Amino acid sequence: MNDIMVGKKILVFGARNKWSIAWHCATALRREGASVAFSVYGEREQKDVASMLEKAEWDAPIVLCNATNDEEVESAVKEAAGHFGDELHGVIHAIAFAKRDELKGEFVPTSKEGFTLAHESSVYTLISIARSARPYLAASGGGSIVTLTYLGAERVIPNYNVMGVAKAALEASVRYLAADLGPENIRVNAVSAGPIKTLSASGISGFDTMLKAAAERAPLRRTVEADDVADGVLFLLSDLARGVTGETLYVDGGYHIIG
Ligand code: IMJ
Repeated sequence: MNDIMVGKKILVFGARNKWSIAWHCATALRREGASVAFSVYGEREQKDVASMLEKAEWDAPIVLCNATNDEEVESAVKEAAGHFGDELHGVIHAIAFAKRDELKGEFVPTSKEGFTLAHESSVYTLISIARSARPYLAASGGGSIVTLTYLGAERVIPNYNVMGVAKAALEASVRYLAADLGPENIRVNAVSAGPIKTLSASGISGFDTMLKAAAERAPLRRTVEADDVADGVLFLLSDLARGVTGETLYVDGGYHIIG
């Protein structure tokens, strides 16, 4: 541990289980000396994250929040910041959702409802969280917001469909938020992770074949783990990235550069 996050107070959205990228980010933050608070979707997630914390002998606050509801976001951020003396240095947004049946086959059948759901849960939540966190980040002299994205935002990846369109909107939102919040020394960036086996990838048809193909093509000749992604997120949250905003950082073993 290099203590690069000592004294930093970070709120993490999107932890569900021990495979969650959000959980790996939180663990990396703890390793580097940060204080972490968790915002989780529902009571099931609250129970699961609470038992993960207990197992890790880690005492960290958990707040409940369905991030598609502005009022819930507002009060969750307020409650979490309250644990940290009304200061926040960073926020991780690791939230995405689309209808399972729209993450297979053609994109053409995407429904208006499914399109709206994917954008509301995977894109709008970042905007809402940034708005609510803004005063607490500004109060500590600035801060860093990091979200998770995927190559499907810019290339057609089989089955990714409406999530790809939502991730494109997410990456554009990162740039617009970065432009607005930059004058307050609040940075906004995304990490584009290579494919990883998490709950969000379970049941996706052909995923194992895809992982194998990605490992063969990537310059590093391997797929990435959640820990690799977590360290990229940590960099963007840290002062080492003080000059970086509006950016997408690829943690994918170099896969995206290959033609
Ligand atoms: C997800 C679907 C299709 C292809 C996919 C993925 N590939 C990868 C993912 C190639 C890497 C995982 N990923 C990057 C995601 O953003 C996943 C989002 C997601 C997953 C589910 C599954 C369960 C469900 N809804 C979901 N919504 C979003 O019901």
